[in-house]
Parts: sequence; C-alpha cells; structure tokens
Amino acid sequence: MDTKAFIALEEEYGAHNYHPLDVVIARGEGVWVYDVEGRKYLDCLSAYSAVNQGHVHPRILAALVEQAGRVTLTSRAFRNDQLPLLYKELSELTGYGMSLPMNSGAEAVETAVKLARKWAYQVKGVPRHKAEIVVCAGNFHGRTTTIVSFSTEPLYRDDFGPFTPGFIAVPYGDAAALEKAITSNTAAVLVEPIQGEGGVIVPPAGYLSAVAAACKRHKALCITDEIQTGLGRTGRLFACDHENVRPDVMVIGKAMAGGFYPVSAVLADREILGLFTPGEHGSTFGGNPLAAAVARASLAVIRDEKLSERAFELGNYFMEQLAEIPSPHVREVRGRGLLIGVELKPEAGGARRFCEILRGQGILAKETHDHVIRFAPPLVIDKQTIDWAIPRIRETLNTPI
Ligand code: IF1
Repeated sequence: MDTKAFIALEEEYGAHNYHPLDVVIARGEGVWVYDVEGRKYLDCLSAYSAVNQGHVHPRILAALVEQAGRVTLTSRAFRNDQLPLLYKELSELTGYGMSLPMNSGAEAVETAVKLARKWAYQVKGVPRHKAEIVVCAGNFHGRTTTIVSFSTEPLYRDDFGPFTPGFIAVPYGDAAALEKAITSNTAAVLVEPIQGEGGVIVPPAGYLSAVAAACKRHKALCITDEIQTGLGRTGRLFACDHENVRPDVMVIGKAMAGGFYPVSAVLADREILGLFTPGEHGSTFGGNPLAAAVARASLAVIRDEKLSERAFELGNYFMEQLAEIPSPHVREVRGRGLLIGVELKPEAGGARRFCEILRGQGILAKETHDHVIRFAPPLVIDKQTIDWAIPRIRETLNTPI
C-alpha cells in the first residue's frame, strides 16, 4: 500500500478530529522518520515533545521488551516490582517526596485538579465545593470535559458544554493580574512555564517566580504543567528551573516514556500528595509495571545522555541560525532550548503552507495557532543535522506568497 491508499483508508474509517500532514510514517530512528515509500524526514515535532530521547531509543526499547516478557499489568489491586523503583528514581531526579502515576497528560492534570481541591478543603479551609483554580488565557492542558471547561480556545470548548465550574482565567504573562484573581477560595494556580500550543509563548523574565511568590502570599498551590516543557526540552530538566522556581505540584507526561507508552505523573511533597486516601483516585493502567519499566529507562536516558544540556546548547545554536535567516515572512523567532517557534507575519498566508513545503524538503514540523511554525526536534539531534536543516528552512521561508 502507498501513501494515498493509507490516507484514503484513514479518511473513510477514522474520525476526522485531526488534519495531519499527508505523510504516512512507517519507521523511526533517532531524529529521523521514514514514510511508507522510504522517504526520510527530520522530525521537528518529536510527537509534541514525547520523543525527546529520539525515536525507538535502544535502551528504552530493551527495557520495554524485557519487561513485556515478564509481566505487563497487575492493576493497583496488587503491587509490582517496577513501580516502587520508579517512585524512588523520580524522587531522586526531581526532588519531590512523592508521585502519583497516570497515563495521559490530561489524566495527570485532572489528578492535580482533584488534589488541589482536596487540599483546599482539608488544609486551606475553603468551604466545600467553593474551590477555585486560576488558569491562564491561551492555556492547553488536555481534552477532557473538565479541562476544556477552562480552555479559552473556542474550537476546543464551544460545542462541549456544560462546563465544570470553578476556574478563572487571567491573561498569561501578567503576574499582577494573576495575583488579583487569587481569593480566599483559591485552591491553586495552574500555569504552563511556556505555552506550547498557545504558540510557543515565553512569558516575561520573572513571571514564574512572581506567580510562585503570589501563591505563597495568598496560600494557594502553585501547579505547573511541565508535560510539554519538562524533561529537558527547554534546556533545563524543567522549564521552571530557569527561574529557580519549585512549584508545589508539578505535572509531567509525554517524554516520561520516550514515546513508547503513555505515562504521566503528578509530583509533590508528602504534605500535599499524601492527602489522597485509598479509593479516592486511581486508574486501571496507571503505574503498571510495563509503564514503570519504560519510564525508568526513559528518565535514565535523559539523565545519562545529558539531554537537558544538549537541548540548551543545540537549542541556542538552532535558534541563532533560524534568527539569521533573511525572510520576508518571519516576524519573530523565539523559544527556549529546543522548543522554538517561528512566528510568521499575518500576510504570509499561514504556517500550514510552510509546513507542507518543509515536508517536501524532508523536514516535518507542525504549525501552531495559524502563524507559528514549531521546531522541536528530539534532543539527541546534533549540530551537523541542524546544519543540514537550516538551508532547507531558509529556502522554505523564502518561497513567494
Ligand atoms: C492533541 C497541542 C502540543 C500539553 C500540555 C497537557 C497536555 C498537553 C502542556 C495533555 C498535550 C498535545 C496533545 C495533542 C497535541 C499536543 C499539543 F498542540 F495540542 F497543544 F503538544 F502542543 N499539557 N499536548 O501540551 O496531554 O493528554 O495529550 O497526554 O491533543 O492533539 P495528553
């Protein structure tokens, strides 16, 4: 079967909740993916930062295969011999006393919302069912009905009400506006250190530390969503590390399992995460031994291959090279580490068109918010590969409208 045949099948039998580029990937290795015709592409999306370690990383593959041959799922009705080791290694890596494993990012965000509400009632003394969570305009935290309830993007939300109450949105990047929205009923502030889907929006310097300080002053939990920005992507282990901020609760996912498996987690210290009691929360698959084994290997790769440091150095290099490209269409190049957005002028005709041209050049990138091309390759990329990509990106960014 060729590309056209696969696309026809997908269009006929699959729900149309995506509009993918017309490339059908059959294989991946490191920073490269190959389509069904054998064409090779540089992956500049990394499955939205889930594949920070590169495609089919051999060490993670070995852990997956080894564990899959022993035991894959026990449920949390019983204990397994991988999860305790993941707990300990996560704690050593992040400095948080405890963690709670889930599967998708959205589930982990939901878990953090439940945790914050429980904390509000049990610790802060908020009247029952009055807890509020302050979120930011332009946020992306997932697709569940509660999470889309506080999305500000009409496409994600408008047809899916009725909505879960208890969320208040403030402009992103404005710590004073955020502080004003905190009341005696505020359980938490939920914030992305960089808004990925929002268009790679990097907040002003000092924003995260001001948010954390406001939370402390008004006794609200500071929750950061590091699902996309965490685990090396921005040049530090967590994007919050750039401002030496230690949130009360952190949510991680995506690269936690190197693209092999959906694994997410909520991290916090015992005074907070210890509030959950048996039966209040759970998941059939969360914390299963296959997930835990894969996550352990994925975290070990991030640490042992110094992927945060790589993202820092190569991200700076990539961003410099992109910024030097003369182009009539580019308005701004921004980002941190290897999470880079190239914002096009409104009159450039939209980022999608440029992503299609890039695909023809052997580079897969994804537009976000109409006018931004996101470049976020696996963190195992090297300088030589960036040097291969730059002339291709230059040519693409100079195609006439
Ligand atoms: C899609 C976006 C990226 C996330 C943050 C939670 C989640 C995500 C900061 C939920 C997920 C994904 C979801 C995917 C596309 C992608 C995305 F464009 F939609 F926003 F990465 F930029 N917090 N982001 O970025 O995690 O439940 O998906 O595991 O929904 O199409 P999930």
